[in-house]
Amino acid sequence: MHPLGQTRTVIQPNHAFIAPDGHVPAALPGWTQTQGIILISPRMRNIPRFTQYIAQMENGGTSGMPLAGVQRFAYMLEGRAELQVDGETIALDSGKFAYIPADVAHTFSATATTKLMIFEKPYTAPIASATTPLEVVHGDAWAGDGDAFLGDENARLRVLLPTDTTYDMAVNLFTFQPGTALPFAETHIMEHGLYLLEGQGIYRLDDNWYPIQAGDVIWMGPYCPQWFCAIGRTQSTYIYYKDVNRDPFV
Ligand code: UGY
Ligand code: MN
Repeated sequence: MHPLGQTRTVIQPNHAFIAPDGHVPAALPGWTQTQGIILISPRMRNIPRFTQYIAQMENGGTSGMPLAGVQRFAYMLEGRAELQVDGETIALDSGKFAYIPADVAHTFSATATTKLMIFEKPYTAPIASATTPLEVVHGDAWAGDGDAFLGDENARLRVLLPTDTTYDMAVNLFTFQPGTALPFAETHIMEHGLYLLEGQGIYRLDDNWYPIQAGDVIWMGPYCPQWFCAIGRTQSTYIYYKDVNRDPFV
């Protein structure tokens, strides 16, 4: 707890650092027995082109559909749920994820007290006609060892969605051993929405430096200079969203 009237949360023109101390849950339209915390949305100075939110579901709670044309990625932070989609039932528990293309009917039904981290983005079709149809993707986000990031064995990336240009968003799991850093301060057109799942470190955003711990969320707008170093005694892992594969004029 902080002294009265203080928070670790900082909202800047092109980035935000969002700590759990300020979360305010509210009903999510279309969902039952669920409270949502909308962490990142276009309501932040009209810049983000995606949403990131936590859905806190009671046992028996059910999801509503995203708006028309909006795709959804869900990562199970804790709990248990069944996803009904395409006539299939997919069992999800902690560490599992599911991606559902826009306009594909589906329902998450919680079978325990459950927390989902969700990213949603209006789908943008590629300029050339799509070569492969978008498909439901699901699995264990932690499967395998990931790939060494730019040759660093201590920074490992698990890419959760297909990388072909039909898809216009990426979601990755990024694990850093203590003392490991991004090799340079990145500045790029792509946005990020990030949730630190475990560990701690320092995040540089624009000219600000934030101590970050598990449960914290970051929004990085386009061209926000960014850098991270993991500190402490245990590994740090974040899950993050990125918009990819589209012309900047679209
Ligand atoms: O994919 C990325 O741009 C990633 N390296 N950025 C980040 O971790 N802040
Ligand atoms: Mn980046």
